[in-house]
Amino acid sequence: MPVTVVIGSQWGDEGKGKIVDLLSQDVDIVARYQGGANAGHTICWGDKTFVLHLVPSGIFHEGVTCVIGNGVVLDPVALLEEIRMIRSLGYEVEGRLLISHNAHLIMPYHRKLEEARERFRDADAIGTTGRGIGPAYMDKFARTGIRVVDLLDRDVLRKKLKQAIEEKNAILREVYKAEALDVDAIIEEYVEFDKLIDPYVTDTAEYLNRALREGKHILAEGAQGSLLDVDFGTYPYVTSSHPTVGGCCTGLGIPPTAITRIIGIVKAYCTRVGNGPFPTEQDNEIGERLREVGHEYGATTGRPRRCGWLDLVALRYSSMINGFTELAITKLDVLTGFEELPVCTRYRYDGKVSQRFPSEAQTLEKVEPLYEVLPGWHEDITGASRLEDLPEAARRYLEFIARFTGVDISLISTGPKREQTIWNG
Ligand code: 2SA
Ligand code: MG
Repeated sequence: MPVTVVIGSQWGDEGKGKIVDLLSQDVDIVARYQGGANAGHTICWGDKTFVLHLVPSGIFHEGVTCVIGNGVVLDPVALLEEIRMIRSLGYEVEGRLLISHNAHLIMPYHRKLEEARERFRDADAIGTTGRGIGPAYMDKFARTGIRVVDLLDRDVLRKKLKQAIEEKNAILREVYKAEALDVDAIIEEYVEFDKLIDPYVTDTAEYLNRALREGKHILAEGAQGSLLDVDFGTYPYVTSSHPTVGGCCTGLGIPPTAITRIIGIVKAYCTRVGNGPFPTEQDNEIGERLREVGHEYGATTGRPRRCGWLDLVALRYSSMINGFTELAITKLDVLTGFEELPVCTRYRYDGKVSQRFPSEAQTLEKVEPLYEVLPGWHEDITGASRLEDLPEAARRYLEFIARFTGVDISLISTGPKREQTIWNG
């Protein structure tokens, strides 16, 4: 009855989509537990590339049931578009996709409010994806949210929507001097979603716990990354959910005792999209090279990602919060050709050297990263299928990560394709 959790250990875009797709071969259920259509999980087979934002990355495996848990904030427009895309590729979705009746909905006013708030913050903007994530979670915790279950009852939906939009319009107009939304147009659009969403909606916590009792294998797919966690990330430059392991329990309704494997996905270097501190950032030719070779552009917004060296202080922190039982290292091939590979092992702050990760932005902005410099390699590693195929320097790089974090590396990815994977043990 095991649950495996796949978690981004950095600031997202570690390659979770590829790893979830690979692991989906051996599981019954793949479930998303937090975030929403801000995620961009890229899957590649042959010469085809797909980006999923809401539907779990197991959808291309016929025998897998995909679950969108209660912890996700669901944009029905984005969901229906994604379902159409998956269908057009020849995959059936009905009967294979289940959506929690308790998941909160993202409404047009959430996107509007986010845009207005980001503008208001000006130079301190978070650099969000513009998908309405923050305002939707705000409504959830303010207990003014609208949930999937409300979509299924037109009278309830009309009443709740009217109240919500009138309140949001007052805020948009009075506080942000922004344009108000048309109450009736939104109500008319959203009442139509009931029939379209109905076939997918169920009590997913009940479903998942029954599956556990039946001995089924569940893969929980985290979105974003641990350093974007609203509690443990680089606040306030974070997303509004819990990508860390705790989010898996609250976002799916499964007990922590059911979790047996916690896989931390680690990109062999670091990237961050949006604003906020990034100690090892290389805002120079090195960063540009990593961006071009690693195709580091937002999978949802297309924004160029900021790039830098691997930060092991941050990774060890992330490992502490999540209790990773193993690591999967991705995009190792992107580092090929660098003469030397600095990895950050300590921070200097206020004259003191420390290995503590101060997650609050105002402190982290001031730390100076201290590096250990490892030798690089020049051999093409994109065809390596065994650890022995890797050059000695690449193996040393991996060993250094494992030793520093105290966590074994079970998988190494050397390219976007399924077959470009080394299974270690
Ligand atoms: P939001 O929209 O409220 O969640 O933004 C808050 C911060 O969280 C970051 N964030 C992300 N970081 C990396 N990848 C994400 N998904 C897309 C991708 C992003 C894209 O896979 O490339 O396309 O731009 C993601 N989603 C949220 C965001 O940048 C803010 O720093
Ligand atoms: Mg991504």
